[in-house]
Amino acid sequence: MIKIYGTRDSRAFRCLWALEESGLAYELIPVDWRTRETRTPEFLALNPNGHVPVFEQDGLVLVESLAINLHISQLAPDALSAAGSVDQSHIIQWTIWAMGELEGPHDAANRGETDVDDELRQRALGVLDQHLEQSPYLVSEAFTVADLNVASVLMRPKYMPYVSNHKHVDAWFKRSATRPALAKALGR
Ligand SMILES: N[C@@H](CCC(=O)N[C@@H](CS)C(=O)NCC(=O)O)C(=O)O
Repeated sequence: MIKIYGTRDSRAFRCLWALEESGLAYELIPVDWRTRETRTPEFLALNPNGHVPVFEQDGLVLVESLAINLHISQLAPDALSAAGSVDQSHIIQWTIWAMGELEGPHDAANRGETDVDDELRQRALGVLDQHLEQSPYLVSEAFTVADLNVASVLMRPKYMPYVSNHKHVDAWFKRSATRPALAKALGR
């Protein structure tokens, strides 16, 4: 059985969303970072970074939410993958883009570095908008783990004004964020 360590209101929701999309059975093991459960010796033995989510299955331990989702997509290729190696490379490209171009600036903004981050977010959302003008989803004509990973990184209040200011991003985001699997992942 797949185990995900974390809580629904942490970045673990990204992996729960991927698991709900995939239809794979899983167990959520509650680990609350707010009460520093991520700093116990037992948890640090699982993830020395001291972060949730962690994925565990049959002795395999994986960390980093978006990497975990790439793995989940391999376990359930019909649900979240696209056919063909070029599409797979694009899925990896958009996943790394989400970490590098979206998550990084967002975390910097949380630390109060507002000016440069505003410019970075405008530019990143512009790139996304231009791409989504051509296609309803990021890779191929269907929803894949690339959409899930990028949308889940954007799913934070500070990104919402940028999302709604970009017409194609806004439509794609609404398509992604209203998927029933996300509601289940969030326990709604
Ligand atoms: N890049 C990591 C970041 C994980 C992360 O920062 N998780 C937060 C919760 S959303 C956490 O565990 N924080 C606990 C801490 O830093 O002590 C990922 O995407 O999995």
